[in-house]
This record gives sequence, C-alpha cells and structure tokens, in this order.
Amino acid sequence: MSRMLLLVPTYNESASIELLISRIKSIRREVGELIDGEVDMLLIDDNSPDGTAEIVRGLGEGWIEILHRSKKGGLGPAYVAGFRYGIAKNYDFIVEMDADLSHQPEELLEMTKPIAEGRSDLAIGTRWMPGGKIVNWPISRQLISRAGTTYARIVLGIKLRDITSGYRVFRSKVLKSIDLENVESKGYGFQIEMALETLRHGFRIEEVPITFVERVDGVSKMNRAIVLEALWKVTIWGLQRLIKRR
Ligand SMILES: Nc1nc2c(ncn2[C@@H]2O[C@H](COP(=O)(O)OP(=O)(O)O)[C@@H](O)[C@H]2O)c(=O)[nH]1
Ligand SMILES: [Mg+2]
Repeated sequence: MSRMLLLVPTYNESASIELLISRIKSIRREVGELIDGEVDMLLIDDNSPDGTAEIVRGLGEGWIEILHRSKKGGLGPAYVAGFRYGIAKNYDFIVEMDADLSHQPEELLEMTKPIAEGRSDLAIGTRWMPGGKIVNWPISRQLISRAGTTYARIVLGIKLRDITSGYRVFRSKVLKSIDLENVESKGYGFQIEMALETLRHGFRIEEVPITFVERVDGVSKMNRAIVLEALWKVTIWGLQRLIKRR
C-alpha cells in the first residue's frame, strides 16, 4: 500500500481548476491501482484574489486538501511548502502539476511507471524528446525554452532534455534527502535547482514524453524576472561547478 500526493500550486486559476479536478478524478483509480494505493491532492493557493481556493473548497472532494498561503510568493516556495506537507503526512510519491491544464492528468499513469516499477526516483515530463509535443506555443516561447535548456545542459553538464519542465513525479525519499531550507529559486530556476539536487544526491531521473498544451484560460505568471533569475542562477551554479573541478 503506497500513497501519492499531487501538488497543484495556484494563483488565480479559477477558470481551469474545476475541469482539472474533474480530469484528475477520472484517472485517480487507475493511478491508484498502479501504485497499489491512493492518490490525494493538495492545492497550494497563494490567496488568489479570484477565489480559486473557495471554488475548490466548494467542490467538497474528500481527497483534496488546501494549503492557504497569505500572499503570492512564487512557484518555488509554494512547492517547498507542499513538499514539507507531503513528507510530514508520509506520502510515498509526490507529484508536481500545473493548474492551467498544460499538464495532462491522463499522462500521469505513464509518468508514474518509472517510479512504480522501480527504475527511477524522479520522472520528468519532457516536451523535447521523441513522443513529446507542445501545443499552441508561439515560436518565440519555444525558442526561449529550448535555448534555456541548452544553456543549462552545457553550463551544468547534465543530460536532461527538458530541465524546466514542471510535470514531475518524485519518490519522497528524494525530497527528504534534499535540504529544502536551501532551495531558494522562485520560478523556472526552481525546477532546474531541484533536478540538480536530485542528481547531486545520486538519484536516478527518467524523462517521459508529454504533450504540453498552452493554457486557454487565465494568464501566465511567467515574466522577465523569472527568466532572468533562472539564467543568473544557472550561471552561478555553473561557475561553482568549474571552481570545484579545479
Ligand atoms: N501558489 C502559487 N502558484 C503559482 C505562483 N506562480 C505561478 N503559480 C502556478 O504555477 C503554475 C504554472 O504557472 P504558469 O503561470 O502557468 O507558468 P507558465 O506555464 O510557465 O506560463 C500554475 O498552476 C500557476 O497558477 C505563485 O506565486 N504561487
Ligand atoms: Mg502555464
């Protein structure tokens, strides 16, 4: 018997959250059978002014809890709070999934296989590999994502093909090993930092192809500061790596 916790961070996702939850509901049993246990969800809401958390509370689904945070603090800190919750409640597997329907709940089964079958400690949903796809992203955004991943691969010396992807299944022991206190990135840098830490502790990562669908409703919280933070952090981590090798 093992338990999985799906973490869904939200800031103003009232337009998509109900459909997301109904789609998760449809796949819960199948994923539960694969892991021989149960799948719960934690909404991590940064006091969304559009009432995202109230909508979820109103749905009254017994398998969903809500973690209320007082103000918008970035994706990284929201996930760190969720990781702590999942560890404290003894979940075996912890999942990261966006709330805007960019990550398909139906793909969670394939994402979970490497973990459930014992091949891997972290599964990353990857857009840039055979079988992976991006729907509705302008060329400009595809270029930013690809250039970012290529830069990080070279500077950090890691072979991942989609290092900023936010669709992930962690074995909890990975998160217990990482010093979450020191994970400081807020945006895309957060996903890179978590992948780096996972590898640094000797854990195995497997990439699974996913179809990423750009949001139809609501607005992206990505901004220039988040991209710059990631660039800056990767550069610093790369320099630290160079110094260590000397
Ligand atoms: N709790 C919380 N969630 C956030 C924050 N910023 C982004 N998110 C959520 O993180 C997920 C990905 O954000 P999104 O804006 O779609 O980023 P994009 O896909 O890169 O454009 C969504 O579910 C957002 O609601 C934040 O500051 N706090
Ligand atoms: Mg999005």
